[in-house]
Amino acid sequence: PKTIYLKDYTPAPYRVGHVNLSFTLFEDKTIVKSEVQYIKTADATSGDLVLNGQDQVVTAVEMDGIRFDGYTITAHEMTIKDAGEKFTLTITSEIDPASNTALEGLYKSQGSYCTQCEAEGFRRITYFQDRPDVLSTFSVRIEADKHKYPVLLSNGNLVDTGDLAHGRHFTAWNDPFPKPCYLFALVAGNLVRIEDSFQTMSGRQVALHIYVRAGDEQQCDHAMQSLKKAMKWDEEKYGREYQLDLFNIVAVSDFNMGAMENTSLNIFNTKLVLAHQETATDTDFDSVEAVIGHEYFHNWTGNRVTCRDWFQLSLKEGLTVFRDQEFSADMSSRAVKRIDDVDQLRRLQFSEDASPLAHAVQPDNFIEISNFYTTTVYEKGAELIRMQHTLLGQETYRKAADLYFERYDGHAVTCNDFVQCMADASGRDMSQFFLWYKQAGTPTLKASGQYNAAQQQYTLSLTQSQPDTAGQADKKPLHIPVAVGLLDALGNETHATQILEMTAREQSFTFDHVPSRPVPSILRGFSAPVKLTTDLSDDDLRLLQLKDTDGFNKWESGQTLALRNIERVMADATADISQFVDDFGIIIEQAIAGVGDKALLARALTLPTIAVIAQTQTVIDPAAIDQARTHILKSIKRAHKDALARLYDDNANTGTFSVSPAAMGRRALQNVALELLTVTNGKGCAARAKAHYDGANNMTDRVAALACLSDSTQPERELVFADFYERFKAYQLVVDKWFTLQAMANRPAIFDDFAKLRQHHEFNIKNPNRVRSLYSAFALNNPVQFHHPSGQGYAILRDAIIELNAINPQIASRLVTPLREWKRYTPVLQTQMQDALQAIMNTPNLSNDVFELVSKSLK
Ligand code: HT7
Ligand code: ZN
Repeated sequence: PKTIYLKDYTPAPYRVGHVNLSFTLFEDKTIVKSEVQYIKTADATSGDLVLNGQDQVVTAVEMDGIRFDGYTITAHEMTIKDAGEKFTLTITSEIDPASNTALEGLYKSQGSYCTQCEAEGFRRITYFQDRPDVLSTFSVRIEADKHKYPVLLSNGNLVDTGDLAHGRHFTAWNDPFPKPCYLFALVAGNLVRIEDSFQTMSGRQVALHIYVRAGDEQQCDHAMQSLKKAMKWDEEKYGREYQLDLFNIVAVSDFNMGAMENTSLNIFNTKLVLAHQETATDTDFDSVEAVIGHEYFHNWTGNRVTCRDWFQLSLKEGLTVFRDQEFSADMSSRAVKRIDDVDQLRRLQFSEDASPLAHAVQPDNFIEISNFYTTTVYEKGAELIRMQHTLLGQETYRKAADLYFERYDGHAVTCNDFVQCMADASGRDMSQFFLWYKQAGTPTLKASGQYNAAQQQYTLSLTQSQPDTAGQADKKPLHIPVAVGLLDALGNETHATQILEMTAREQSFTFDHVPSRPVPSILRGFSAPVKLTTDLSDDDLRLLQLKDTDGFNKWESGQTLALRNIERVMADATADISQFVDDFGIIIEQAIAGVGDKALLARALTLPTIAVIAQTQTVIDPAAIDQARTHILKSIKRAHKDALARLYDDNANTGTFSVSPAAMGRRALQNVALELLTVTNGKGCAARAKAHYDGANNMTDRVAALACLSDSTQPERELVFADFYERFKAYQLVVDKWFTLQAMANRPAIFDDFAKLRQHHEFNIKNPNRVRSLYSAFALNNPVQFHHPSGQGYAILRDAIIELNAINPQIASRLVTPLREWKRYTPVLQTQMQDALQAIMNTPNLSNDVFELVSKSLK
């Protein structure tokens, strides 16, 4: 496999004027005819036209309307030597969407045709310069059987439609805005449509359509409301208006990722469109809102301004994730949103950064670009935008964003171009900041404080360090915004949040007018993606946990205390944790008294997950972490059983369902109480969980009950799981949950259960959601059993990766993730994980996707 380097970037030798595409859909094949105007660019270093293309049979080629055979074809390219200054090339080829299990290019999902062209899927549709810096306008004609495929969609405006002989029909589309081919989309199917409209800030009316399979239309309201909120938010927060008269969303069941932002024709995984109280959890509702927002926001950050090359992926993804995070924060609780985002960053991105697959937000090489749709490019990328927002402040950040859109609308640009806009609008030198894009690895920040009573001064000393990562050593210090506030001994805030700008390896910051020894609240709002260690005592943290005005740090202090206690128990099973358990009681009492945001309290009453704790360990032993964590949970239950029961009762279901933040907060709090009350897995626990399930009027409560029962050996477990399946077997997305909840069971029977689930008639290895619901749920969310010392867990994953390699390489390579950090585990686990990776490596015909991740993991 060939490695591609950022340093080798050269502009495309030919630009494209206009693209005419025609699709004729038949059951056994699709005929694609592309008519493309090529114009040699002034700075072209070669006159050769090299087009990307694969998995298609070329049946005719014409140049300027005349049959042409002066081309050569290899497995992945068509080359025309010295093609000329300006000409139109027409290529007719045949593809077979029905046999496309990779779900890239044009494929079939449950009877409908759909496309996925990002990153390099367009080359599976026709021969083209498949690169994001080639922008052109597109006209598309689609022809198909009318009865089977009444809906025929593409990008832009519908310009023609009509009936044809033999029960066939066609539609024709025109997209007037130049776009790269990765934003091309086509859908053909028997779908129903939900309609609404949006009036833009300049008074234009935009028709909004969501297409789903018949029967799913009752589950689209939340997605539609989310879309309208997103359109309004982008106008208010970024001044960005939608440019076309139509915005379509189509939901499909087979999709490699969450959704795709194709211009005016977003294609979504059903999981991120359909939401109804009976079938979707509160987390699902929030994800739908966030991803509908995310894809809509791409209209400006990604589509109108796009990437020059795929090394710049974070230009659109980091920025768009930051935008969707802020959108969600504005729609509900900002602190809770930040907590959940940071929790995910620590669980997934910190783990990537600590593995052999660590890479920069702007990577400098790849074999397979699909492997770089990572949490580093997305979530760490979003943190980089957030830090720039923090450094510039909202007003200047907005000016910089305006400048970015003004300068680059209709262009394909780089991350450097974005940061330069931040620099130009603010007058700041952002060159050191740009190192965040180039250096991989999670920096460590050490903080220690000194109080000088005589001077009434407090000095905070900060030290940063950067870990070595694959191919990168001796890194330079970064420009880190550290948000700090000071509290006095009573918990009063004496110094409001200030942004300390760290640029050197070691730096001290002095606060004046500090009358008594303060407690610093450091890295408020998680102002930089670093691992922070402080010299704060347990008492300091307890004060912050109760009194900090920063919601994030209030939660964070409790989590740090929890981590310290978990580590104490890991070192000595009889360690004294009474203080921590007593303090937990205070938070429960606060929750009972109704002090504060319930969603925030629910997070405060949740211990860090095994995955988050693992990121703080030098050697990871999931079973030992689990033992210590469970010991603390059981101690909490023992000490506060009555209070927890009261909390549970006080937050009981009121009967009326709502997805308001308050209603979600109430459910979260009641379900946290349930989780703590059932942690001992005895008879009473099972009865309580079953009662919760039986009384539920929504999926959030049902799933919470099932999660509490999943590790249990009580008879209620089988009863409830069987009822759940029977009740919801018609809903694919709920059956996914049924698989997931069982795959996450931390109990000895898991390996027998897993074998049965794998053989279940509802399991389908070709459906990515089902694969994730079983394999990813097991490998990522069942750390104790996945890392079973017998190696059975690794063998399960190894076999799935090998099987999927031949079916869907993108999904296969995503499954490598849980093995990538193998060097950080205990010696026994390490050897077994390495063996699993080696066995995959020895498999013949490895896809580039799997080869890249496995070979790099083994290094
Ligand atoms: N921009 C989209 C990326 C995407 C994707 C990438 C590789 C393979 C399949 C894919 N489906 C969607 C999604 C997004 O970030 O908005
Ligand atoms: Zn995106």
